[in-house]
Amino acid sequence: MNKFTLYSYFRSSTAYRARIALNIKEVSYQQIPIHLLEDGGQQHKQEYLKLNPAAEVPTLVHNEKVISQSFAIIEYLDEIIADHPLFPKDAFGRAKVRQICENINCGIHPLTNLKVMQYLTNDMNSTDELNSKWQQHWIKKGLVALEKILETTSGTFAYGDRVSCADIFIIPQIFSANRFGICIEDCPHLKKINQNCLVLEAFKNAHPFCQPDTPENLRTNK
Ligand SMILES: N[C@@H](CCC(=O)N[C@@H](CS)C(=O)NCC(=O)O)C(=O)O
Repeated sequence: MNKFTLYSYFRSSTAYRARIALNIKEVSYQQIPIHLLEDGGQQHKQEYLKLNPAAEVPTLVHNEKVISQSFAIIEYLDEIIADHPLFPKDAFGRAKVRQICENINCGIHPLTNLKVMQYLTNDMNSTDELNSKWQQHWIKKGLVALEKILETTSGTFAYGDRVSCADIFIIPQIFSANRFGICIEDCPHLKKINQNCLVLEAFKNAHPFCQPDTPENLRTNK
């Protein structure tokens, strides 16, 4: 029997990636919420650190096999479930999809992660205003680069006309960008990809506002 459990936080963009991939692969899974702010951050609890020593979500447990890092989780799912492949067949296509993912995974997300923002506030005496400037700077810079790449790779989706891993990274990043007040109106490719993905069930059901741990005031029916 296959049992999948995802340790997740509704608003985490990296957990959002994992949820989209699980949905595309049509895997039914249980979610265990890890609240990143309550109780000083449940990701820091001893019990959870045994699963994920980096104190981050997501963590996937598949029949007692524990995997963290969203990219590793997504590639694992893609390797064990052949249907709905998340990467193109050719080496160049796969490299381009990974290039897009890494632009987000390494070039945007870590610079704006909760622990970085908390360090800026608590140890570097930064203010909310400076923090917001910091987040906006790195997200905008990253999205401008991404838009340029997508000019040459996108069709209906980020890489041609099939959903790929690149879309799984892009949609949560756009959600975070919106959350921090960044609008993608000037990025026609990102805008198009966002519109085309958000109507798909796999993306709709993974949305932060319809998860088991979504607070009532943010909850929507997809
Ligand atoms: N590279 C990791 C990053 C995971 C990550 O940093 N997740 C964030 C939420 S989006 C987190 O758990 N942060 C906890 C913290 O900063 O304390 C991945 O892709 O899974």
